[in-house]
Amino acid sequence: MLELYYFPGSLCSQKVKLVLAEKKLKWSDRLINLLTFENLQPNYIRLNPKGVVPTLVHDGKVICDSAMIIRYLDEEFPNPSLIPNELVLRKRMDVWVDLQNRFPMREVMYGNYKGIDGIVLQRSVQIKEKLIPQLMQANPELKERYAAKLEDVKQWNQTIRDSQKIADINAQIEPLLEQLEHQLSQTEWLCGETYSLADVVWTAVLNRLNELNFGYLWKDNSQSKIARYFQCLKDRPSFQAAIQQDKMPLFMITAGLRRIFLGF
Ligand SMILES: N[C@@H](CCC(=O)N[C@@H](CS)C(=O)NCC(=O)O)C(=O)O
Repeated sequence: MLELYYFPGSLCSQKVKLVLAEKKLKWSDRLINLLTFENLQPNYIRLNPKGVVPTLVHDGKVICDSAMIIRYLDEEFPNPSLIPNELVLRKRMDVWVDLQNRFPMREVMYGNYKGIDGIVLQRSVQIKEKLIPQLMQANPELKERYAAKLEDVKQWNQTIRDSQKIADINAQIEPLLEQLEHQLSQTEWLCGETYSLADVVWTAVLNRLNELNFGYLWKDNSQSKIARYFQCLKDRPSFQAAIQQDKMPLFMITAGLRRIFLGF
């Protein structure tokens, strides 16, 4: 039995959903509403110490962190395998997954969404900063986990309020995509001739960059290998299942807006 704790639209959850779809696995959804801070509640912090989505529970075994989860799924359900056989290609896959993981996509998202989405996201981080100390006081046995979360949230809040920092982070996107472009001028997929976990994580990232209007970085160039690659990723049935159909139910939106703007 596979259960996925996730928030619709969350980038890290989409990576896991892509793998589940590629492998045609059946799973049960456990929705966690980040907009009502369900991820900060003691029960969830006990499951996932960092209070983030996604979390996978497989026959009672808990696996946190999308990069760990996608590898775990590939080991447990190796058909079709999304990890190359050749050692050198496996190493290359790790490099592409790590490169993506180290890139501050969270700050790119929270710093660049405009309009109501931007306001909701930025307010949500401010509310977290006030809420965590209260939860920490009410749940002393989880003090260390909450303290670590609070440190992270403070940093996060500072960064997204600092337009220069966001501009500096945004300036790193183009060089990152140049590396991708270079790789794709040599191979069809990131790790050679077959689709791998590296392509999974970059599917979610390219899609998010496109949503945030960074798509011009590849769309404006008719020779762009990324444009061709992104189209191939979007043509896969997993993209439909994991990303296009990944819509937040209305009840989560209304509960989130009420919590963020009215405080209950
Ligand atoms: N390294 C983690 C990061 C997970 C993460 O940051 N998830 C975001 C959603 S994409 C989240 O839960 N944010 C809520 C929060 O940090 O309070 C992973 O890859 O699973």
